[in-house]
Amino acid sequence: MSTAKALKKVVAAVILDLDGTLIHTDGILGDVLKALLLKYGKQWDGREAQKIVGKTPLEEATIVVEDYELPCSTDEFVTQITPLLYDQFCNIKALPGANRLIKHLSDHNVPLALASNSPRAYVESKISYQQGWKESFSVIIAGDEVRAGKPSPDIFLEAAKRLGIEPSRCLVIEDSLPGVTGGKAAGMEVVAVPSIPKQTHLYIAADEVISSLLDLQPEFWGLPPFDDWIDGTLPLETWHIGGPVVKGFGRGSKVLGIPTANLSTKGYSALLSEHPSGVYFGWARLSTQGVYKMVMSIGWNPYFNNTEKTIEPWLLHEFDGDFYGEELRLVIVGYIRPEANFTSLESLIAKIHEDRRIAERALDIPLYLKYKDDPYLKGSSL
Ligand code: ADP
Ligand code: RBF
Ligand code: MG
Repeated sequence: MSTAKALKKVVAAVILDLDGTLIHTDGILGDVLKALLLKYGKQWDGREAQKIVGKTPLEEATIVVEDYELPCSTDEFVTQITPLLYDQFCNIKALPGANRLIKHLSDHNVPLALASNSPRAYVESKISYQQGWKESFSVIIAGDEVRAGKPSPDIFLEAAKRLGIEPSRCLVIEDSLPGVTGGKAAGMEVVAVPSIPKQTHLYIAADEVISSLLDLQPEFWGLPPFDDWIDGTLPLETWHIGGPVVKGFGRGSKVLGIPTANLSTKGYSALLSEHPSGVYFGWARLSTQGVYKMVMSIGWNPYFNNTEKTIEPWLLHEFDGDFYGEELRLVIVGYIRPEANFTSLESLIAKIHEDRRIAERALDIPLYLKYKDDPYLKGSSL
């Protein structure tokens, strides 16, 4: 990225949070709560999701039992939910950038700790499904191993002590508010990676707020920089999404002069919640027409402040007309930048054109070009 390389502070160690920062725990938590609440004849609506991020399991249970007026004690609820959670730990996915970050720091011998509000047994089980993680942390500290969980600084102070590094020389990476509060209370530098959308303004206590781990710049903290960016792009493990082209906000061509063939987000909530908002690129197949280069944004379009997370692919080709209703398939191969806000429409448009140039050039590199032949783009149902 072209951002000025401003050194914020030199740190000697990194302390990572687990749930919501490295792994997408919310994905299974919602499913498990939904199933359990159904047994009580209640419907989980996800509205508690905000309240429970960064809490200990006991605190989470207290909130749910109260909010849904369940006829059971908090302890009983924990007893019921625990086996259901364990069954799902194997299905929790690493968040984008998590494996890359852990590998980078451990390859460069940066002392690394894991500090989670979750009980030790949960932490052990969750990370056992993530290859290479356990060995990468020289310290692992869980919520039941200190007197008080986050937002208390205890967990972070204990991690620093075990790392043998002054708290002021530790960098904490956290998705939750209790975690950010705890890290600051411990006298540490804190980078927030909010897992709840559009709440960036709440994270004022953090030293930096980034939209995903993909955007972390370790050199800001005196740590070795990532060296995997290629001509303004970050290669990703590819993923795909597709469906009929639907009507969007009707402003892509009209307001920006940049048409985006919106995909329906129905049925893709899991995929969308696991991929951070941002600008991506790859290949697009339009059923009747062919395969094209594509650059797209995923997110809330901060400039327009949408209420829904949308997928907006711009196919880098001049078409004769609209193609609403046609099947569109996308293979996403790389990342360009986080979504941003702009002070003028012109600057937003200029930035999107810059994204286009970056994507067009990158897609000619063999590393990205090869996915033009991805089997997903050739599906027989097209
Ligand atoms: P909407 O708000 O409905 O998405 P847009 O103004 O963004 O409207 O226009 C998008 C539509 O324009 C697409 O659904 C598609 O039918 C058409 N279109 C034409 N050329 C392109 C292109 N190069 N990339 C994406 N969509 C295009
Ligand atoms: N919208 C934003 O508010 N901020 C962005 O940084 C942004 N980046 C975009 C990058 C690309 C490549 C594309 C195709 C769109 C981007 N948009 C962004 C979305 C744009 O606002 C949206 O497509 C239009 O508003 C049409 O709905
Ligand atoms: Mg559109």
